[in-house]
Amino acid sequence: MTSVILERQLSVNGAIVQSSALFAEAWGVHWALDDTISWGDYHYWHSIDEKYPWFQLDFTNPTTVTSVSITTRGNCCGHVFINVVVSVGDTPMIRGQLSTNPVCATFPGPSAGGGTTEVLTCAAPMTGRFVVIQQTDFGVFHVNEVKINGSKCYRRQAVSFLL
Ligand SMILES: [Ca+2]
Repeated sequence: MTSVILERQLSVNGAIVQSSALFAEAWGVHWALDDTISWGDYHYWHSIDEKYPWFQLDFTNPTTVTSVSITTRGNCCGHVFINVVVSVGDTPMIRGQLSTNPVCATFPGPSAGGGTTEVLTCAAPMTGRFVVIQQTDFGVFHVNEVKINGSKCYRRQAVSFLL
């Protein structure tokens, strides 16, 4: 017998707030949640050069999160995808500050970039209203696409193999 966590992608039903966008029309955070991977020089989230860039997803109600899949910018810059922290909790973000919510997972990086999807998995499922994706440096932060995964259910099942 083994424990299996079945995941499902969660829909964000509240506000999406960004610390900044270099140019909102081309690089606003809504492009990180449009279900499309960009391979060009636009239509991904691109913060300004700032302290601790982040964006926050508001689920409006306590929501259980198991992992976050973050796809990097398609056409460059895996080297700036560093020191990424995903946190889950009930305290909303303040610009220029680090999240005070409990940490789900960290990714020291750098990423290979080029549209790589990095999956940050919580050590255990976490429940909170806000999910924050933040870089704990001064710099720019690019996110092509993000998917928040939650637990659908837990079950124990026998694993068998057909030979
Ligand atoms: Ca996108």
